[in-house]
Amino acid sequence: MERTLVILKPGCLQRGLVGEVISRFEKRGLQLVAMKMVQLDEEILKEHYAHLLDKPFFPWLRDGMMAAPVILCCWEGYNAVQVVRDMAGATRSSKAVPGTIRGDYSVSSQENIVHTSDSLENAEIELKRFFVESDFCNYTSPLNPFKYAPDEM
Ligand code: DAT
Ligand code: MG
Repeated sequence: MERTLVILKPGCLQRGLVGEVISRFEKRGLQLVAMKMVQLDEEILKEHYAHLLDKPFFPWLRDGMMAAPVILCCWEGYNAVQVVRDMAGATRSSKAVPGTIRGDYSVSSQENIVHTSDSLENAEIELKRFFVESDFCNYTSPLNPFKYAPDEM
Protein backbone atom coordinates (compact mmCIF):
# COMPACT_ATOMS: atom_id res chain seq x y z
CA MET A 1 0.00 0.00 0.00
CA GLU A 2 1.19 3.51 -0.74
CA ARG A 3 2.44 5.88 1.93
CA THR A 4 2.53 9.66 1.65
CA LEU A 5 3.72 12.61 3.72
CA VAL A 6 1.38 15.28 5.03
CA ILE A 7 2.72 18.30 6.91
CA LEU A 8 0.15 20.24 8.90
CA LYS A 9 1.68 23.68 8.50
CA PRO A 10 2.13 26.27 11.28
CA GLY A 11 -1.10 28.05 10.29
CA CYS A 12 -3.06 24.80 10.63
CA LEU A 13 -1.77 24.39 14.18
CA GLN A 14 -2.18 28.04 15.20
CA ARG A 15 -5.71 28.24 13.81
CA GLY A 16 -6.80 25.12 15.66
CA LEU A 17 -7.50 23.07 12.53
CA VAL A 18 -5.33 20.05 13.33
CA GLY A 19 -8.22 17.85 14.43
CA GLU A 20 -10.40 18.86 11.47
CA VAL A 21 -7.71 18.07 8.93
CA ILE A 22 -6.62 14.78 10.49
CA SER A 23 -10.27 13.77 10.75
CA ARG A 24 -10.71 14.19 6.99
CA PHE A 25 -7.94 11.73 6.23
CA GLU A 26 -9.29 9.26 8.81
CA LYS A 27 -12.82 9.49 7.43
CA ARG A 28 -11.57 8.96 3.89
CA GLY A 29 -10.26 5.60 5.13
CA LEU A 30 -6.56 6.33 5.22
CA GLN A 31 -4.48 4.83 8.00
CA LEU A 32 -2.11 6.90 10.14
CA VAL A 33 1.23 5.10 10.44
CA ALA A 34 3.53 7.84 11.79
CA MET A 35 3.05 11.24 13.37
CA LYS A 36 5.22 13.77 15.21
CA MET A 37 5.27 17.45 16.10
CA VAL A 38 8.48 19.33 15.33
CA GLN A 39 9.92 22.79 14.86
CA LEU A 40 11.38 22.93 11.33
CA ASP A 41 14.65 24.77 10.67
CA GLU A 42 16.12 26.57 7.67
CA GLU A 43 18.38 23.67 6.66
CA ILE A 44 15.60 21.12 6.24
CA LEU A 45 13.31 23.67 4.56
CA LYS A 46 15.97 24.50 1.96
CA GLU A 47 16.12 20.78 1.18
CA HIS A 48 12.37 20.23 1.26
CA TYR A 49 11.61 23.26 -0.92
CA ALA A 50 14.77 23.04 -3.10
CA HIS A 51 12.57 23.43 -6.21
CA LEU A 52 11.52 26.89 -4.93
CA LEU A 53 14.85 28.25 -3.62
CA ASP A 54 15.18 30.81 -6.40
CA LYS A 55 11.58 32.07 -6.15
CA PRO A 56 11.15 35.58 -4.72
CA PHE A 57 8.67 34.25 -2.16
CA PHE A 58 11.04 31.61 -0.76
CA PRO A 59 12.08 33.71 2.31
CA TRP A 60 8.41 34.25 3.20
CA LEU A 61 7.63 30.56 2.70
CA ARG A 62 10.63 29.55 4.84
CA ASP A 63 9.74 31.99 7.63
CA GLY A 64 6.09 30.91 7.51
CA MET A 65 7.07 27.26 7.86
CA MET A 66 9.23 28.15 10.91
CA ALA A 67 6.67 30.47 12.54
CA ALA A 68 5.31 27.70 14.78
CA PRO A 69 5.74 23.91 15.03
CA VAL A 70 4.34 21.61 12.35
CA ILE A 71 2.81 18.15 12.57
CA LEU A 72 4.31 15.53 10.29
CA CYS A 73 2.05 12.61 9.36
CA CYS A 74 2.45 9.55 7.22
CA TRP A 75 -0.84 8.25 5.78
CA GLU A 76 -1.17 4.84 4.18
CA GLY A 77 -3.80 3.58 1.79
CA TYR A 78 -4.75 2.57 -1.73
CA ASN A 79 -3.43 5.25 -4.12
CA ALA A 80 -2.67 7.34 -1.02
CA VAL A 81 -0.37 9.83 -2.77
CA GLN A 82 -2.97 10.96 -5.32
CA VAL A 83 -5.90 10.64 -2.92
CA VAL A 84 -4.24 12.93 -0.36
CA ARG A 85 -3.01 15.35 -3.02
CA ASP A 86 -6.54 15.69 -4.39
CA MET A 87 -7.95 16.18 -0.88
CA ALA A 88 -5.51 19.07 -0.32
CA GLY A 89 -6.58 20.92 -3.46
CA ALA A 90 -4.77 23.52 -5.55
CA THR A 91 -1.61 25.20 -4.24
CA ARG A 92 -3.22 28.62 -4.69
CA SER A 93 -5.96 28.25 -2.12
CA SER A 94 -8.00 31.07 -3.64
CA LYS A 95 -8.46 28.76 -6.65
CA ALA A 96 -8.88 25.56 -4.63
CA VAL A 97 -12.24 23.86 -5.08
CA PRO A 98 -14.59 23.95 -2.05
CA GLY A 99 -14.60 20.53 -0.44
CA THR A 100 -10.81 20.34 -0.55
CA ILE A 101 -8.81 21.18 2.57
CA ARG A 102 -7.30 24.31 1.05
CA GLY A 103 -10.61 25.22 -0.58
CA ASP A 104 -12.42 25.03 2.74
CA TYR A 105 -9.89 26.51 5.17
CA SER A 106 -7.68 28.99 3.28
CA VAL A 107 -7.42 31.59 0.54
CA SER A 108 -3.65 32.14 0.46
CA SER A 109 -1.04 30.66 -1.91
CA GLN A 110 1.52 30.53 0.89
CA GLU A 111 -0.58 29.89 3.98
CA ASN A 112 -2.36 26.87 2.55
CA ILE A 113 -2.73 24.59 5.59
CA VAL A 114 -1.03 21.41 4.37
CA HIS A 115 1.91 20.05 2.46
CA THR A 116 1.28 16.82 0.57
CA SER A 117 3.76 14.75 -1.47
CA ASP A 118 3.22 15.17 -5.21
CA SER A 119 4.35 11.74 -6.46
CA LEU A 120 5.15 8.28 -5.12
CA GLU A 121 8.83 8.90 -5.75
CA ASN A 122 8.81 12.18 -3.82
CA ALA A 123 6.69 10.66 -1.04
CA GLU A 124 9.47 8.12 -0.41
CA ILE A 125 12.15 10.81 -0.44
CA GLU A 126 10.14 13.14 1.82
CA LEU A 127 9.18 10.42 4.32
CA LYS A 128 12.89 9.56 4.66
CA ARG A 129 13.65 13.26 5.12
CA PHE A 130 11.39 13.64 8.16
CA PHE A 131 11.09 10.17 9.71
CA VAL A 132 13.40 7.34 10.73
CA GLU A 133 12.36 3.74 10.15
CA SER A 134 11.37 3.17 13.80
CA ASP A 135 8.83 6.04 13.59
CA PHE A 136 6.60 3.93 11.33
CA CYS A 137 4.05 1.73 13.10
CA ASN A 138 3.15 -1.30 11.03
CA TYR A 139 -0.30 -2.57 11.90
CA THR A 140 -3.23 -3.95 9.97
CA SER A 141 -6.71 -2.54 10.41
CA PRO A 142 -9.46 -5.15 10.89
CA LEU A 143 -11.61 -2.82 8.77
CA ASN A 144 -9.51 -3.31 5.64
CA PRO A 145 -11.94 -5.89 4.16
CA PHE A 146 -14.68 -3.27 4.54
CA LYS A 147 -12.58 -0.56 2.91
CA TYR A 148 -10.92 -2.43 0.07
CA ALA A 149 -11.39 -5.07 -2.59
CA PRO A 150 -8.89 -7.94 -2.28
CA ASP A 151 -6.67 -6.58 -5.05
CA GLU A 152 -6.53 -3.13 -3.43
CA MET A 153 -5.11 -4.22 -0.07
P1 DAT B 1 2.28 22.32 -3.24
O1 DAT B 1 2.41 22.67 -1.77
O2 DAT B 1 0.85 22.39 -3.70
O3 DAT B 1 2.97 21.04 -3.61
P2 DAT B 1 4.54 23.76 -4.45
O4 DAT B 1 5.37 22.55 -4.20
O5 DAT B 1 4.55 24.34 -5.82
O6 DAT B 1 3.00 23.48 -4.08
O7 DAT B 1 4.93 24.92 -3.46
C1 DAT B 1 5.25 24.62 -2.11
C2 DAT B 1 4.72 25.71 -1.23
O8 DAT B 1 5.29 26.96 -1.57
C3 DAT B 1 3.22 25.93 -1.34
O9 DAT B 1 2.46 24.99 -0.60
C4 DAT B 1 3.10 27.32 -0.80
C5 DAT B 1 4.34 27.99 -1.34
N1 DAT B 1 4.06 28.66 -2.62
C6 DAT B 1 3.97 28.08 -3.84
N2 DAT B 1 3.69 28.99 -4.79
C7 DAT B 1 3.58 30.17 -4.14
C8 DAT B 1 3.31 31.53 -4.55
N3 DAT B 1 3.09 31.83 -5.83
N4 DAT B 1 3.28 32.49 -3.59
C9 DAT B 1 3.52 32.19 -2.29
N5 DAT B 1 3.79 30.95 -1.84
C10 DAT B 1 3.82 29.97 -2.75
MG1 MG C 1 4.96 20.58 -3.67
